[in-house]
Amino acid sequence: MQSAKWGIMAGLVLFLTVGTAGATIIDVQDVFANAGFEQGTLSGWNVMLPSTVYATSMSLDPSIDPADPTHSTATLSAPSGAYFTGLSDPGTTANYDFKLVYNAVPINVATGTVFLVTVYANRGDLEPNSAPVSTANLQVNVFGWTSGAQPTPILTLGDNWSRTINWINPAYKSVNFTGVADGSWTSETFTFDPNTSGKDASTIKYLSMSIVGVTHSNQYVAVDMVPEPASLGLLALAGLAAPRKRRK
Ligand SMILES: [Ca+2]
Ligand SMILES: [Ca+2]
Repeated sequence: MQSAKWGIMAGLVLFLTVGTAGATIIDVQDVFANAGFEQGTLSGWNVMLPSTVYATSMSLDPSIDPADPTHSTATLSAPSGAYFTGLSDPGTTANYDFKLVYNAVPINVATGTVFLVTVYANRGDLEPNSAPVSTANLQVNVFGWTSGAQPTPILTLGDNWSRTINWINPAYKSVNFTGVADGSWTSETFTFDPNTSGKDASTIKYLSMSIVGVTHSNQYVAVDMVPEPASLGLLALAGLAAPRKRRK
């Protein structure tokens, strides 16, 4: 109980540190209705093709059997909710990736707003490898546009939208798999603050995000998102997350 208590305290300190800057925290899972694929489809998500090493389509709950020393035939299941997505490289390509982007969603947020993204990620080697040392990774970014026409992703070869992106975190954020056993899900929450790149959040009128998975020969990478980060859920229960936009 003591460690749980300190965990909550640490969460409060984190929240208050952000809170004292006047930040409104928006969990993007509240903006992107099908972020965690819980509609049972990839609705809202688009498969982009930055280059020819990217997958042209993605599926829900792909059958992935992570390599393990006992060669268990257990396949991956979603870490939370019913659905996840992922990509396996059958071993013929040195680099096989995917890029999912969410439809640009209209938003209207206050100056100082920061965006949170919580992802679940799982990487590993594929059977029949017995000593998996995966180098797959998962990258997340959040970006937006100022007022104007509804932006739409261009799904032919390239990495473009119908309108030039007006705000993007300078570098994508990668899931830290250090200490995470291949074949195990890990979760990580990332913060994206427009102000750090000189953008007033209140001028951002459309929001999108991207998830890029990178695999190599005989590897896989899988992803899911959850509706509510657990730490913030605790704060909400404590009535301390009032500035945060709440799920309806
Ligand atoms: Ca296995
Ligand atoms: Ca899910």
